[in-house]
Amino acid sequence: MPTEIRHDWRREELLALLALPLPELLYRAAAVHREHFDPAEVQVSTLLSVKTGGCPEDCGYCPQAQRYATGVDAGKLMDTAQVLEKARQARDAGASRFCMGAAWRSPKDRDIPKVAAMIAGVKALGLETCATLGMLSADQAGALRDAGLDYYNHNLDTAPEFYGEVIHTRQYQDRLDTLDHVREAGLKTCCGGIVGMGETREQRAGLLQALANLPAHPDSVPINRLVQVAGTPLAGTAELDPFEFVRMVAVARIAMPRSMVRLSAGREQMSDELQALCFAAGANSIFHGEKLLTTGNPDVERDQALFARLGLRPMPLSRCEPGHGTVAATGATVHADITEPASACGCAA
Ligand code: SAM
Ligand code: DTB
Ligand code: SF4
Repeated sequence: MPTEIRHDWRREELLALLALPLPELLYRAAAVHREHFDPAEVQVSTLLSVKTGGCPEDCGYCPQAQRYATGVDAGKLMDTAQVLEKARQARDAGASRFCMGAAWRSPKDRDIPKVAAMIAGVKALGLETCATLGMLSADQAGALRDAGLDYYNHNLDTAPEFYGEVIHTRQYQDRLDTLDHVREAGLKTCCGGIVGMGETREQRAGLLQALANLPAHPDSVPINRLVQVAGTPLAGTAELDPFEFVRMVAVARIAMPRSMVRLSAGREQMSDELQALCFAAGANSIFHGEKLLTTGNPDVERDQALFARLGLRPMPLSRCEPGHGTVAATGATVHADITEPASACGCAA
């Protein structure tokens, strides 16, 4: 029987999953992964910071906050031509999605046409488009959709009760409101969080609960491991046990079976073995390319070698929606919304 898609997860259930013996947790997550995806396929996204640093917010983890001395200089919004050149390089290196990030609290209305031009250009290169620009109004979300935006990334970051220890300049509800605007505009949502910020396991369950009980599961769920940057308040936080990170990935997979679960920030500091465990636990998406926004990511050769050693392949763009396509292992054809007729989604499967 296929796993039920639920939006009523209780904290204790998620905590109980996080506490399972690791082999049992991996087994359960791997089973759910196979119901909806080919476990050998990993979706590949590339990130570009189109507007770096100088951010007025106070996110305690972030090297781009103006108020922390991190050595990140504030820059202007990049030229569209430069962005498109980077997008072309990412596509030629195998990326299927290009994500543009800006260190803004929220975009000004005058920024929207500039970002819209970038989105239209990236889309014309045959890439899926994603942007992460801070809080959005409903009108801004609609304008980005009209420009050809596929995904909007906006993270909940952590459990509601831990949030106030990390960020003071915007509220949890502001994030939920932006996610509503994004969803209501018909954009796909990319929403996850960060672990290793000193939160408890119960608070990690709280983040998973907040994500899985959103009105629709995020299409992509980035799980970031805190990249500690000198000068930020969270630099010096005790390192999270790597197995806790694996547990987080596994429970994200179980709670949000059809979502792409992305191994996001922190991969550069992970061993190949730890990444392999995360793929076994149901992670099926990564950021590829030598830089995230301002911090490092594994170099291209290391990722190519890792994929080859693990027998993984980049997920082709023809999987038109998360969870769509043929599951090679079982031969089953699945669609993200099983109430939707196969023909309605335009999926080749
Ligand atoms: N300014 C926009 C915003 O905050 O929504 C978009 C860019 S912001 C850098 C996107 C996300 O990156 C944050 O929500 C956070 O989850 C993640 N992030 C930022 N700095 C990080 C760090 N040092 N380690 C891990 N994740 C980080
Ligand atoms: C997400 O969840 N992680 C990415 C993306 N969304 C925009 C960003 C990670 C940033 C890591 C710190 C940096 O490179 O500045
Ligand atoms: Fe600004 Fe985004 Fe960094 Fe927060 S995470 S300081 S909003 S760039």
